[in-house]
Amino acid sequence: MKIVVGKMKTENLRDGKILNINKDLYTVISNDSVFPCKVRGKLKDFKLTVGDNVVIDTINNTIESVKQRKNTLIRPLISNIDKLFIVQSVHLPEFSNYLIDKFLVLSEINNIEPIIIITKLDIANKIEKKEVKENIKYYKKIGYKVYTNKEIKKIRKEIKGYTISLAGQTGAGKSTLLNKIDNNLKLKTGEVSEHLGRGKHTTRLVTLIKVNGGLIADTPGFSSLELNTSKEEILKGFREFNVNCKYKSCTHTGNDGCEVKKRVESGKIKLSRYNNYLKLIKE
Ligand SMILES: Nc1nc2c(ncn2[C@@H]2O[C@H](COP(=O)(O)OP(=O)(O)O)[C@@H](O)[C@H]2O)c(=O)[nH]1
Ligand SMILES: [Mg+2]
Ligand SMILES: [Zn+2]
Repeated sequence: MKIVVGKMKTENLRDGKILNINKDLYTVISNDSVFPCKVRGKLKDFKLTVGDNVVIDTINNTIESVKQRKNTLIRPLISNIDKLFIVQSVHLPEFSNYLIDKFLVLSEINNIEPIIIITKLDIANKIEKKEVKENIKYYKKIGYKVYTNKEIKKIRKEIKGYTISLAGQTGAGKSTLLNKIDNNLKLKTGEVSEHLGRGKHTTRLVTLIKVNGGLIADTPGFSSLELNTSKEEILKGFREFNVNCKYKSCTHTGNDGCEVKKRVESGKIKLSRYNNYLKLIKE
């Protein structure tokens, strides 16, 4: 997909990454410098996205070519994500392992490393705490990284050199988390504007920001995410279902003696995970 337009004096050309797009103005970061760029020629017909790795001409401030993408997420539109921080609160908004499982599927099918970050444990009641702790234990058991938003040092270590997107409901604590990671950011928090803006055409600009040697998109969304994908793809998000089932290409939904169903019954596979899987393949 590498598109190269025209011939350039190579000394002016530099690798960069699109941080944000505002109409026909593209902000590109290259070696810590930021260039406001326009797009030239043939590339104009190509829909560039935030996160695109591009080559820019630093004399004319133009984007000359775009590199092959690793992945592209939609709503918000963003490419080349290495890690997804799945931010899930315990209380207000209430805990949902369904949303977590959905984001795990999204991550696995797009070759993104998911990292689950739990917020608002401080305001959870006993019952909520118990449920969340069971979930954390299970997600860790099947090999995922889980942190609470108190574990800032550990979260900081996940950032350097990576392009990261946040996912989670409005109010989950995404912006608050970023502000904790980097005190200078001072992002707005506590907004419920999503409710007010619903139905209206509020343009939400996706922007990658420099944080701790990495780039992070404080995206307002993915919570209304729809997974238009096959059962096989959805199964990728349920790694512990990858067991020797006696049925070939089993979807683990109804067969007698299906190994996954057996494990659900014996409690080895968490029932909520199985139910979330059934719900996702139905959608
Ligand atoms: N008690 C408590 N409140 C939090 C925590 N994290 C975020 N909040 C609050 O939850 C509200 C929504 O947070 P915000 O970061 O704006 O959520 P976002 O929509 O995901 O960006 C704000 O009022 C925050 O102060 C937390 O860990 N504990
Ligand atoms: Mg926010
Ligand atoms: Zn099966």
